[in-house]
Amino acid sequence: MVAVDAAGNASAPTPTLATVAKRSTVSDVDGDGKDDVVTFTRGDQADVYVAKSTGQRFDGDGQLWHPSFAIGNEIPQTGDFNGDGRDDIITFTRGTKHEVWVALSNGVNGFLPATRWHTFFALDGEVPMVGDFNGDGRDDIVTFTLGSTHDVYVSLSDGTKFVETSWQWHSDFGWPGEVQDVGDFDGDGRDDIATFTRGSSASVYVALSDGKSFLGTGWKWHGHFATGTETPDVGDYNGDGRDDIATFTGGTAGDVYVATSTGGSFTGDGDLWHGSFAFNTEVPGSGDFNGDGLSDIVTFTRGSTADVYVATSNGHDFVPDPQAPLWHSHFAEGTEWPAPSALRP
Ligand SMILES: [Ca+2]
Ligand SMILES: [Ca+2]
Ligand SMILES: [Ca+2]
Ligand SMILES: [Ca+2]
Repeated sequence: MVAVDAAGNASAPTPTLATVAKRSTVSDVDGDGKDDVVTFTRGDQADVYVAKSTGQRFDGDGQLWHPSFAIGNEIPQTGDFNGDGRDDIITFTRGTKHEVWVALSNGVNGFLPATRWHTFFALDGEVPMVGDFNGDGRDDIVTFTLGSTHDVYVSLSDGTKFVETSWQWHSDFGWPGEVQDVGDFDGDGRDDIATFTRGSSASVYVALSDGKSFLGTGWKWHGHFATGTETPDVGDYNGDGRDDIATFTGGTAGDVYVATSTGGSFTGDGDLWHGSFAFNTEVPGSGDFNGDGLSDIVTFTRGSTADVYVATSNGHDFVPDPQAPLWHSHFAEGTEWPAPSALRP
């Protein structure tokens, strides 16, 4: 939509419209604009539970949305694969089976029966992820082979299945030991890929999607981010339509740093957005839990406490509600696999 004045001159689209065009949600199962939390028990039980966001907490205890999904050590995630605005669930079997299954959200209280969307994607040891790489509003899948090949394959969603097999989008991206992630870093509506070297080099490389491949090799967007064994993550933390990067130091410090995207690099070194979040073995993640267009952060303590804390973004800091930072007191027990989270295979 573009406003036109009486003389017929078109104005530039407003920033508000640009923000709407790129959804910042990643796990919004009921499509109300606020990211919800999903947890996969995996193992033999393979239950999937959901707690929906009210904007101030995650609501409901023991809300079973699927009784048999992501069995054993399969890799589950969330995404909107049919493009109806409600996030669905996906699981990658990997191994010698290398199948991909999807269960669509009914938007209210459950996921529909799972159907097989691909029969040959993400072999054993590969790292599969979700993103809308051609920008048509339906989430697609990507897999990083790592190993000695460093290949990246994509298969696009047609709303009922993932279509292509063995479509290589990059031949030299993602090395063993690095951490990969997906986001729209230049804000063109197509998701791109990033890899974090961590360790002492602590560099971040990006390759941008043109809708049929990822462009750029060795394009360093940051030279000092996510050192050692920190946990990096992606979200639009300042809400400008371009995805940014965060890193959680964990340990006893629990610091959270952010570098924001300029569209061609990540800017900011040592910008502390939170000073005590996601300690030790907690599992952090990013999503827009209050639906204001800015990505917030979440942490799952798991284990026997199974607490869930959220701190919302104000565009330059993550700020917990001083009265109620705890958004759920019984969600994702033990070693369950919560989403959205930075847990990786
Ligand atoms: Ca929601
Ligand atoms: Ca797509
Ligand atoms: Ca992009
Ligand atoms: Ca938010």
